[in-house]
Amino acid sequence: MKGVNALSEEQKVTQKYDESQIQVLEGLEAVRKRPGMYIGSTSARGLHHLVYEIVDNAIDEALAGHCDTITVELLPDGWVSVQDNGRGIPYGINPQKGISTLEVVFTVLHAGGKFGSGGYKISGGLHGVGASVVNALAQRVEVVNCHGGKCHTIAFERGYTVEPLCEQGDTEEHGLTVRFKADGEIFEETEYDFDILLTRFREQAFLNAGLKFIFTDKRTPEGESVILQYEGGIRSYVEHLTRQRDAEVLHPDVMYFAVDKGTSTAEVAMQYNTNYNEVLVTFANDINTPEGGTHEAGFKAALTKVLNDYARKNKFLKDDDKNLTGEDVREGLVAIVSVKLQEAQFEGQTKSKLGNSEMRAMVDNLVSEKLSEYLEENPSVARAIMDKAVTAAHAREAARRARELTRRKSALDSMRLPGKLADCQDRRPEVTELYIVEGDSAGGSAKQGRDSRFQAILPLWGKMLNVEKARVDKVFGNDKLSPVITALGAGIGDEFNLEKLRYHKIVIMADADVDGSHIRCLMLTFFFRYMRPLIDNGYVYIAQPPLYRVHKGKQERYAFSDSERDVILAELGNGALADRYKGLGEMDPDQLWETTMNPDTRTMLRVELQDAIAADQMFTVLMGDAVEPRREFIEKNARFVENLDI
Ligand code: 1YM
Repeated sequence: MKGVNALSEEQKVTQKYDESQIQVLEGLEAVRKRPGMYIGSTSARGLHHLVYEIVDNAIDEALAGHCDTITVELLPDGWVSVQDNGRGIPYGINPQKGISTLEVVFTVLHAGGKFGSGGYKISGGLHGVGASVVNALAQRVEVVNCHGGKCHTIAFERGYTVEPLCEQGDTEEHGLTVRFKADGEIFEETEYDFDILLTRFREQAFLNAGLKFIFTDKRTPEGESVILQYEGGIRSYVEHLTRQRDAEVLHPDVMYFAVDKGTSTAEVAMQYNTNYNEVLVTFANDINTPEGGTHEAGFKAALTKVLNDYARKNKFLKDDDKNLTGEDVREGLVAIVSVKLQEAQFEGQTKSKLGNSEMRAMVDNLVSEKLSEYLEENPSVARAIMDKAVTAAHAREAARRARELTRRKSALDSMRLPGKLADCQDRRPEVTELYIVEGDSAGGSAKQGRDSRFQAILPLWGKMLNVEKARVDKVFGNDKLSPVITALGAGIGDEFNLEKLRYHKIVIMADADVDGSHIRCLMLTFFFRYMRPLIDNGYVYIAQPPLYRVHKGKQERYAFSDSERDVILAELGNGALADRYKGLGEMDPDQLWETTMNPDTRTMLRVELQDAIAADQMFTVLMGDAVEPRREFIEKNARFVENLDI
């Protein structure tokens, strides 16, 4: 294996580096020194990014109209292969660099836009610096390029060309194949997750109607193979999201509006269902924009205005009724907004908010015009949507009254904390922890076992509300949830205020069995839907109580998995016994402290939100009504439960 440092003097001589190539290599060295700057991180996330970078180049080629099929294969030993049937890359000598253009693409770090022209030059991540970044961070890259009637190969290791461009002969084929293996010296994790990649390719297939992805897991003989191709584009995306929620639709056909202004396009697909939550997913140049931006603002403004105008004109709202709010008109809505434009500007904390102001008017005009037309032409659909929005408005009013009542009641109670809460002495949220504990007996052990200086305990008991199936007015004032809301002290929903939060570690502690996992899911669903900043800021944790106590004579050890139990049993030798804990309540206070609550010895899982769309779907699947997708999800993910990561 030849690493950058291991590159021999002899090779350096035979490669005849001139000044421009030295600059080139310095560029790629910079990528290896600070990979995070180029791909975000060197965790599993960064690893998957490498694949997106190469696939995005193939998607660009499809957007330019030259490619219709992208084939991705996960191969044994950490290799990935990405192939497109586009033009392939020109291989003639690049006059500036004195080497083949193909080699330039993989070895020169391009700041900003991709060179060449045409199309939108836009898709994902790094705006075209992709190939060279992947090359810098790969142990080896092998390229087969079929362009203009000839096939060539070239290979690189950690950014260096190790097998020069070599003509393989004539061909009628065209397109590029890139095979690479991520560098284990750079990445903490080098195993790809099929489902993460599948979700990404499916999203890209929806966003680029007709484009075909063939995705195969060739790492094991029984690996999956999936073909993704949607002639309906974002219409199919909406149908997919609706189907996943097993939601009952208010109108059979997805509404679809589109405008093409030459240098920019906007598309909207939307459909209402009987659920209460809203799913609005927006994209600019095929990049997801979870922070929203001008295109999203234009969509929301137009939707609210058109539906209010229609409601007034057709007497769904009376003269003295208040206007429907944005939340009212988006209840039960699944919608995708996708715009494509030149020189997209991304702003916001995570650079995922579209800033180009012209897109606001473009989407607003599109939806204002086409949606009003649609409602005029489809009065029965219009009526169903109106009924839904007006009911939502009433529920919102009811929720407001319930909230005020709770507020007044708690003011009367002089903001008394819940009776079951055993609070801690310290008042500084940065150092304090709230354990939400399932069951009174476990709560008792936790109260006795804790360090009361900084650990507070809130026992919960009885059946918890599933907020996924309830409208807001039922959530406020719910007797199981309100102790949690009051104990945390930061409010809920739109009024949630992180600054008032009383603890910065919120630990869900439940049994390691099915019931416990149900409670964990219910709590997480509640936090996700009503206290999302808790999760976004990484304040939510899941306690990890041991599964077994292994003992022999006076020796006592704890095991957190079956395999650990077996190791300990073997270590303690003959006569050692393991007995499985049935629940937290079985542990005495000292054991609970030592295994699960002592910051020096415990392990906890921090709940991270990697991908809001996926998390949203996961909660719907796990906590919603549909049984079949839930069974599938659990079967698929059961092997991951030891490491919950939303
Ligand atoms: C498996 C990944 O990268 N395909 C790909 C890349 C390029 C072209 C075609 C391409 C682009 C242009 C002209 C152009 C790239 N070319 C360049 C460069 N698939 C994959 N397919 N001819 C071919 O943009 O004008 C960079 S990427 F630099 F040659 F233009």
